[in-house]
Amino acid sequence: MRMKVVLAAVAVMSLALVLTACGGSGGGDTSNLKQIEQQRAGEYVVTLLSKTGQLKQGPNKFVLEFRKASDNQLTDVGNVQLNSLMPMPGMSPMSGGASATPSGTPGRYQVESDFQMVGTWNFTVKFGNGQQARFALKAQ
Ligand SMILES: [Cu+2]
Repeated sequence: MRMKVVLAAVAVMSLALVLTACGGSGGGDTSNLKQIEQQRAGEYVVTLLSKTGQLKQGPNKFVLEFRKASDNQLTDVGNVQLNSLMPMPGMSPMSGGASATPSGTPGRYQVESDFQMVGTWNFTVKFGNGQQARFALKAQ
């Protein structure tokens, strides 16, 4: 009987830790984030956000949001594919790699991309039914 109480307490504490971790990862509250870039794509508005509103050379973590232009509400857009490239004169483009991980809030993703060089990166977001948004992102 006593063992069950201890186990229940551990379970509650673990849950609290998980909830705290999720809250801190940007999955919920994004009011402290600044806009990096925004594009209209059909009936959607696609926005990139980060704490500073800027991107730096090297690995970056930022937030990708999809909202309906009509009501500005976050909306699920199905499959999301990212491509991060820097055109290089006389060479094949450099790839920054990019992944989108669902944040738990529909329409909001955590993105990681490695901008290995300072300069402009062509960042393409493909989503939904063949729709896409293309950004020219400056890594500083
Ligand atoms: Cu380059």
